[in-house]
Parts: sequence; structure tokens; C-alpha cells
Amino acid sequence: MAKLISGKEVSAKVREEVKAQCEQLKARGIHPGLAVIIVGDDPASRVYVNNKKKACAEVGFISEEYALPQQTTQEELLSLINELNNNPKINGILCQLPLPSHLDEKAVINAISPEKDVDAFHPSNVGKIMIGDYHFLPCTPAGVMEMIKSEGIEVKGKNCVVIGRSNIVGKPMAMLLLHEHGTVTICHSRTKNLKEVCAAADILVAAVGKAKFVTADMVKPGAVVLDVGINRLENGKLCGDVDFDSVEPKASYITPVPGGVGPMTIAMLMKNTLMAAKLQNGLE
Ligand code: L34
Repeated sequence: MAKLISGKEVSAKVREEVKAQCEQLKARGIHPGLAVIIVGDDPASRVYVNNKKKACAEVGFISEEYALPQQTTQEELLSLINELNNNPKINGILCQLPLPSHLDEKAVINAISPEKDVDAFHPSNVGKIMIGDYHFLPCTPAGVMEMIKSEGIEVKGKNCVVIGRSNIVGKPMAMLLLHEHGTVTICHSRTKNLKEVCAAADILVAAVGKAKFVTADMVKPGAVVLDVGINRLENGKLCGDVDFDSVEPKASYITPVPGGVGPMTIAMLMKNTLMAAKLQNGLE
């Protein structure tokens, strides 16, 4: 029987801390503001953006939503980002991904001012993370680390395996585990003996994007299993990358989906936005 690490509970604590610090900033005349851009009408993105707005309201941030139509041009999107870069009321800018296929994601990420890049996707922030000298951490990997810390789980010297090598999750996740002195392996679609590699992990992070990809035979008894996946099944239910029912009895800790890493991603976004407001006001 694994202990469940509740993203709902851990994220509520993070938001509480952010709220308290936001009140202190407000007392000094600083009101943190986040701009969220969403292009098109992807239903999942809509849910995530709504959750982000809700979290902003809860912690006391100003949030501005820019909902652009599906056929928005690259020029229009870049011109909005440029405006927001120059808007002193806005401390953080986030453009919800994925973008419609006619838009150039890389160019959009590059256009956001690194000081306002609360996703930490800009190459300058990615580089800073690599050398361990950063202000912003990418929200999802940072959320996973926060869950690990909330249980006092030690990473130092542990065998950590990350499945998935995306720029948004897999790669930065591996880096954060490395910063905590884990011995880190990144697996992907070309990995040989994936099952064996995973089964050697003390800490296993699944960020593949395939429902129930991680089965019990891939998990070492007593492993800590963190599930980043959010997959929608045909019946409309959400499901992680981990086959929860078979893995849960084998693991020592496991995160649920929903109510796991998803809410943590949003809480860490609040933390980054607070940091952005402090930085832009010379407080960090
Ligand atoms: N720019 N794009 C940018 N930044 C991000 O950090 C994201 N991400 C990912 C997708 N695109 C992005 C998110 O916001 C994934 N993501 C995200 C955020 C919130 C939730 C899931 C993914 C979330 O709230 N999950 C809930 C369930 C929501 C539901 O019912 O669909 C949960 O309990 O897991």
C-alpha cells in the first residue's frame, strides 16, 4: 500500500504561503499581475487556464486573460507579447501551450521577456536552470519536487528515472533531481530495456503522455512514483501515465491523477509570479 501524495493538499499550502507574501507586497504598494494568453478553443487548455485564473484570485494577484481566436496570426500574437513585456502592471506572462499548428511556439517563447517568463521556458531561463543559478523553475517539475519534499523523501544518492524528454517536463525534471544529488536516467521512445531501467528506480517520474504506460512490472517494490501524465480516456475520465491500480500496492508513495501534479503546476506558477513581482521591484 502506497501513501498518496495529494497535490490538492500540498498545492493549497504553497498557495497559502504565496497569499501571505502577496499581502506583504500589497502593503508596500506592489500588486503582482499575471497575463495568460490562450489561442483557440482547446477544451483542456481552457480548463487549465480557468484553474490558473482561480488560483490568481485566491492568492490575491491581478490576472488578465487574453483569449485570442484560433486564426490569430504570428504577428498579432507577438505584438500582444510585446505590449505585455512593456506593461509595468504585468509581472508574469504565460502563453498556454500547445498553440495552433500555424503558430511558431519557439518564436513565441523567445519573445517573452525572460524577467516575465513565469513558465521558465525562455532559453535564458533554461540555461540558468542548467547551471543551478535561477529565479524561475519550470512549474511542473518544480511541483513534482515540492511533492517529494513535502514528504521528506530524500533524493540524494537515489536512482531517479524520468520517462519522457520534453523541454517542458522531462529535461528540466532530470535537472532538478540532479540538483538534489540524485543519480538520474532519462528514458524515451528509443530507450532499450525500458522496463529494466524503470524497475531499478527508487524515484520514478512518468511524463510520457500515454495512459497507464507504467505498469507494476516496471516498478521496484517501495519506489516513489510521480505521475505527470494527464490523459483523457474515451469515457471522459482523466488518467495518468501510471496504471494506478496495479502500481499503487507496490509503491511506497504515489501521486494521483487528477489531484496530483496538475494542481502543483498551478501553485508553482503562483510562486514564480510572486518572484517576478519581487524581482521587478528590486526585492530579490
Ligand atoms: N505555457 N502551457 C504553458 N505552461 C504550462 O504550465 C502548461 N501546462 C501544461 C499544458 N500547457 C502549458 C499546464 O498548465 C499542463 N498544465 C496543466 C495545468 C493544470 C492542470 C493540468 C495541466 C490541472 O488543473 N489539472 C487538474 C485536472 C484538470 C481537469 O479536470 O482537466 C488535476 O487535478 O490534475
